[in-house]
Amino acid sequence: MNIAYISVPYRYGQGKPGTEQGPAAVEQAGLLETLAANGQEAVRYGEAAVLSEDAVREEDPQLKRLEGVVHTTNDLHLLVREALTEQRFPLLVGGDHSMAIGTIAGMRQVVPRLGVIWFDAHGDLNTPETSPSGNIHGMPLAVALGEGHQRLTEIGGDGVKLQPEHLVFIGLRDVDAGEQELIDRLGIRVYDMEAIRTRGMDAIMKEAVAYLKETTDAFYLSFDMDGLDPSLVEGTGTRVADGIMLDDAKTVLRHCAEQDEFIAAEFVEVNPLLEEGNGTAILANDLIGNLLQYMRTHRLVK
Ligand code: 5AB
Ligand code: MN
Ligand code: MN
Ligand code: MN
Repeated sequence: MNIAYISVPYRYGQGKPGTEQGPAAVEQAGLLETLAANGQEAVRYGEAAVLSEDAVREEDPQLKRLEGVVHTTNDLHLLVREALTEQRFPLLVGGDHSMAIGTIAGMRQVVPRLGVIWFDAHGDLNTPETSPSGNIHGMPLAVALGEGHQRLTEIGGDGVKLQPEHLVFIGLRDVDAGEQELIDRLGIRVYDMEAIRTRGMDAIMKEAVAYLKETTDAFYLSFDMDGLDPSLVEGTGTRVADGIMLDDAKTVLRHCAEQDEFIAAEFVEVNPLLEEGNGTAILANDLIGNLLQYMRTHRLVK
């Protein structure tokens, strides 16, 4: 398996400076060495283009910094598509979660029946109409399902949209009213903290993966650092109490890694400016190391 590490040094999907430094922080924590230690070339495959700060205006309060988000997600979707077409495994590091608009847009062009595991405290299912903040990092899944501003939904062309039954939430615990309405109406599968506590992550991931494999051709993991418990991630912008602990997070990674249908992963919302030191980036690098190691092990025993 050839990894294509792609960095997305940007922050326009949310308002706090710092996520644009996420990839550099994870690299500083040893990402290229982590790749090398797992049999990969210690190189960056690509970096998504990012507009300069003075080129981006806040403009529409319900779609803040739209131009900046369109620019980067459009570029990213081309990179992701190219990597997949070359049979590589895109490994993305961000950057705020609006980048997933580009990730999914690129993937769906290669894999029409795409599955998504969304590891997050949040639903990221807002539209400009329902968003309490106007921040586009709270909207990527709505966009992927075809809801939201056309400048965003048109990225990646017409083609197939993400299907609601091809999406699974892990760790959800902070959902806005409009998001809940969408989850209920579309029947989206949710594993919340209560489910994780009562059933255990192992059972949940077994079920989640089996569920996706039934109706998709391949799936990817979108890992928002704020899905983790706030005690573990000081350096992320929207922490929510009562989150996922380390062992359970590794269980998520292991179950993904064990599937041949697992074809990409992204780690987002690393913001080194929100903490002293580099703890959250170090954790992201450690988790990526775990993931790559599980993927290797799986490949060897097969
Ligand atoms: B994240 C909130 N739902 O829409 C909104 O970190 C938070 O990518 C969004 O999950 C959090 O502004 C976005 C209140
Ligand atoms: Mn998110
Ligand atoms: Mn989140
Ligand atoms: Mn710092």
